[in-house]
Amino acid sequence: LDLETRLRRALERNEFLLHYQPQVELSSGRVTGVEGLLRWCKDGGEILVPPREFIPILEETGLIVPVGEWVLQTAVAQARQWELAGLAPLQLAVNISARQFYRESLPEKIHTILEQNGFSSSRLTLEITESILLQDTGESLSKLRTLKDMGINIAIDDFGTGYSSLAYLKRLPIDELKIDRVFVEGMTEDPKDAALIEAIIELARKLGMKVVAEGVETAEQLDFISRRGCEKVQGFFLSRPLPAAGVEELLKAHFPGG
Ligand code: G
Ligand code: G
Ligand code: MN
Ligand code: NA
Repeated sequence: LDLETRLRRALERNEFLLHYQPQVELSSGRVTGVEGLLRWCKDGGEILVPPREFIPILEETGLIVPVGEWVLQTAVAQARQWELAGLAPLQLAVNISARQFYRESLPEKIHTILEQNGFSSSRLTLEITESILLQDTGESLSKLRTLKDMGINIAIDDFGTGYSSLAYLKRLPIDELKIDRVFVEGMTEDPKDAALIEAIIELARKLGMKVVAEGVETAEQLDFISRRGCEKVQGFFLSRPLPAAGVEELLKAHFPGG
């Protein structure tokens, strides 16, 4: 079978699952959010296929639309479960691909999912990439406004690696910049990476946006980034992406009583 057919079948057979990577707020040292990350449990077996191996095909074939809807539904239902289990409230970040973003029905779909699960829109963050903003700007602006008016937060993922101009930061309602991990990787050795990170943090602060540093892998990187006024961090040094049960264990172990 070709990969497209296998992926189509994977959705029917419920072979997709989500892992969640904790995000830590630096001011409190607490896990205040998670990013949902898609995995494919191929043929229901032991092996989890990472998204870079199949997301491009989901995007090419348009399968990302139903799969993306499954991701939103699953992540929101899970976040609501954690809430009902008495865990401290978490901000839920979900990745949205361009094709999903441009679907006319996206805001309505999200509205339905939030309502059915009794989950607040203010606790949902949609991560979009700069490439989305390269396309029809009029359409992206009105789509982002609609989502913002619903109370949803917008983050720019992989910030600093796309091809779009910075002008969109002025025009579009964006809440958060996620500094791409290539800069974090280099910052303790390469002064240029450090300078770029400092500039991004400063830019975000002046524009009233928050900053998340991605891909923090060492204590040294964490220390460096903490001293520069970044709000949140995410990376293997703090936690790898975990299955839902792992997130619950982590939160209960570190923050008993919420
Ligand atoms: O989990 P991992 O680091 O391997 O993810 C690789 C890439 O796949 C990242 O760029 C991430 O944004 C993307 N990705 C992960 N989950 C989803 C998802 O649910 N939807 C979309 N559109 N992209 C995702
Ligand atoms: O593009 P996006 O930010 O959505 O990608 C998230 C991806 O980054 C996930 O696939 C996740 O597994 C990966 N990731 C998260 N933390 C780290 C890290 O500290 N180092 C590296 N190399 N990858 C990470
Ligand atoms: Mn992301
Ligand atoms: Na990223």
